[in-house]
Amino acid sequence: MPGIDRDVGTAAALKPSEGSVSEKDFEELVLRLHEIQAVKFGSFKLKSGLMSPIYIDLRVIVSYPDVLRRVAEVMWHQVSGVEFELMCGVPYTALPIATCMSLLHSTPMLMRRKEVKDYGTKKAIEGAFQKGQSCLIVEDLVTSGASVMETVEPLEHEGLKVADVVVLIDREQGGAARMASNGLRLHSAFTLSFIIGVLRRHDLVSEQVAADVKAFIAGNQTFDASAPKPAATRPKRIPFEERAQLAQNACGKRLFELMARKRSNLAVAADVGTVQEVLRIAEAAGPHIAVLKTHVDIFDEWNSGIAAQLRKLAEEHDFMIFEDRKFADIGNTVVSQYGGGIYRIADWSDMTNAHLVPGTGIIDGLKTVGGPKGCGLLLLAEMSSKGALATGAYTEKVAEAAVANQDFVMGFICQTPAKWSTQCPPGLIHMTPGVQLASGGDALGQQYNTPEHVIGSGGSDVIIVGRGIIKAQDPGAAAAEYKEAGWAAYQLALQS
Ligand code: 5BU
Repeated sequence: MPGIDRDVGTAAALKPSEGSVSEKDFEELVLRLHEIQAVKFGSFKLKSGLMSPIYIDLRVIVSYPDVLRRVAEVMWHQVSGVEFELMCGVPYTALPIATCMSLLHSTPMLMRRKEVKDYGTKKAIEGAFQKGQSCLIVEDLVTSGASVMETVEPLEHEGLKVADVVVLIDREQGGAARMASNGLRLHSAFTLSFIIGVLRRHDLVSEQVAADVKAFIAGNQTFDASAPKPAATRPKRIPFEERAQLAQNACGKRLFELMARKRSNLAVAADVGTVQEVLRIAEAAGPHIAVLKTHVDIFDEWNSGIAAQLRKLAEEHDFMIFEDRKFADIGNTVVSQYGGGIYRIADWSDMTNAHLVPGTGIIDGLKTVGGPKGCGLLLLAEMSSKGALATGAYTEKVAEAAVANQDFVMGFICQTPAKWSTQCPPGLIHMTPGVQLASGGDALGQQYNTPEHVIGSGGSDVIIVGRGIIKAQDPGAAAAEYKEAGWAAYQLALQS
């Protein structure tokens, strides 16, 4: 890794020149970066809160085409011996650099969408590519290497091979080691030490500042090679039977037990228009499912007799009933909506769900009705639909509220709990809609992930499948197929 070894201007670390880039070019580029204030000295607060004696802001290079072109050339030079078919810049600062490299050397580029977090279904990578092609990552500045990894992951998810990363500046704070621990080679045009060396020689920084920067690098390493990798520290998945013992809510406990007993983590969304059809789905899918999910307000009729028929099927086939009511009002109102009205939801459903938009009063209200009946509540932490607003800090708040109310809250409706910062106790259950055997979506914003993705990397427990089953020619056979897929994904997750 030529750039990394390079210290205070030693020519020995340079790759053999291709003719277009020389040691002098590297040095001149450092001076130019200093001139346009892409490299500054002083006292700067970093994103992490740390105070740094040096600040590097490579966003400005877009205003200096000569600099952009030279940056692209030195970076290209660093990977002259590397074989790759495609390039992908880490958004955003490296995008113009990657574009420039692409144009100068006629190499196709890909783009990663930064806003797409769940690359299971959504198009996270733009551009034309084929599985198995090799892709070079282009980055402007590496500190810990975390941003690079965020781009590597979705590319690998699409089946692309990533082995090399080229960066303009390596801050020498552990990024290279972290890359190496992930099987990646980091090729850097400059190290921070090299930059300081050049500027020192040209008397553009004082000896004191140079010493401060060196001390900062030494004292702020981000990677501890002896520390276990995050994957190894991630809590192991616990089998449903053990989680049943840990569930604080009676309904959650019953569901864990049922799933272990029936070897099914499948919920069917019985989104049909008539009572006759819902009973037919319950009969056909019943032997394969853990949960039958209803939207009672889309059925053509409802009364306590129909509720009793559905409950009878639930007993016969050993499944639970989840009314997907998505309550979203103040505590006082949801008490009436849950316990009363023409649907009397709490009388026949085992579990229901709620948004946390109104605050935790909604949990308290629903609990007054469902608690004494042994029902459970699922909080909506994330949604499967495109542009859903339940993300980030909101999702984390929902997770915290569930943890604090485990006597009634049995878990979540969610998408990728593996990505949450809040560590949820294993007694809480995760159920995920937006599942089909092939990823994709519908015309109204629904987005589908596969059972493997949802249960595996997504970290969920239960797949909720609607049209994948109810629109199949043989809903019973389709339910059996989804049951197998969901359970295989769960078994695999237990082993990893
Ligand atoms: P589908 O036919 O598999 O798309 O049905 C999914 C079901 O899950 C349907 O009943 C939705 O109302 C429900 N759903 C969802 O799709 N996405 C969500 O985020 C939530 C519920 Br919450």
